[in-house]
Amino acid sequence: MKTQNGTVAHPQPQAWDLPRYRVKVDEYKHYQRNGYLIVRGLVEQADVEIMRTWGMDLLYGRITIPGVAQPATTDSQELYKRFSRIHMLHRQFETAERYLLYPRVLDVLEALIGPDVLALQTMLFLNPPGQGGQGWHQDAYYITTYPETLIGVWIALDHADEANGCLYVTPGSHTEPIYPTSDRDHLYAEDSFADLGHVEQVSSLDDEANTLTKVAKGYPDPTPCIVEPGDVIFFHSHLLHRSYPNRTPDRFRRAFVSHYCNARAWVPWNHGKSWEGPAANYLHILGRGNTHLPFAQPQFGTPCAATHERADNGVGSLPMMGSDDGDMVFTQ
Ligand SMILES: O=C(O)CCC(=O)C(=O)O
Repeated sequence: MKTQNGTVAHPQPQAWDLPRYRVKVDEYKHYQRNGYLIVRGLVEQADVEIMRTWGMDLLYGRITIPGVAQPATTDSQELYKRFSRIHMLHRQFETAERYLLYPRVLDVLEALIGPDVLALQTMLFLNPPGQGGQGWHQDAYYITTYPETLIGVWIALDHADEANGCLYVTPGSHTEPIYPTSDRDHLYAEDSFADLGHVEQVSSLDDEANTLTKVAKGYPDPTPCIVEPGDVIFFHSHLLHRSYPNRTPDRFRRAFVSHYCNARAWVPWNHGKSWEGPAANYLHILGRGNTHLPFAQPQFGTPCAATHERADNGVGSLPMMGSDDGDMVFTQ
């Protein structure tokens, strides 16, 4: 097992012994109808504090990020420009792995995309004053899973509102297909559609250049997700969503964002890096449930389904449809 990178020791998350979060049917239906769900106070305040401190230690260079030069200044305004987000920290830092596999987040994911949950990706957003913002996009454009089961999880570390760059969602837009761009290889079943046009410059903050804006405009005004620290936004990977730069002079807009899929899906994705064989599943961590596909162990040993003894290879003994004794029954 590796140890925490850098020079500052961080306490462990608080939520490991909390009772399981059970999703209400109305919450499930809200997610299915609207493409997103906000679960208030899902993450403990003590855990929010750990993540905030860790994020500031990264920004101020008190913890070294492998491959990233240490800051040459102590001036806050200059440090704010260092980065507004960092990707895939769970492969470098125990803290990020712990929050990727946060039990109460996995509890909700089991209900929304599970029961078998594969943890794929992490992003720490700091969005200091004047920084951040991402134009309209759909996450499954970037992270491919087949069948497509991707979901985003946005843990608020600060109060977020329109001024400091909260997430905006377009309820109902998760029913849209993934819009391809002309510079990318075949995505999903795009050739099966009669009228699925290409879009350009997805994620650009320039709404003229980013032609996914036209699709978003076909919906009522987007909903700003006003959240408090510890609130968690679950959002479907086809949902059109965006954020604006932080316009406040003195507030951060920090969030820890992770992506997951059903662990029975193929994942030909490794954050732009290569992998061996037909898919990269063996590089991603089994958070909950089981799978017949390969998966990774957490590098820092965070307890999750991957670290538990599992009774079978994930195939199990599923009853056959229409059969009492295991023989297939045919009807005419
Ligand atoms: O939080 C943000 O500013 C954007 C997050 C986002 O769009 C995403 O994680 O897909």
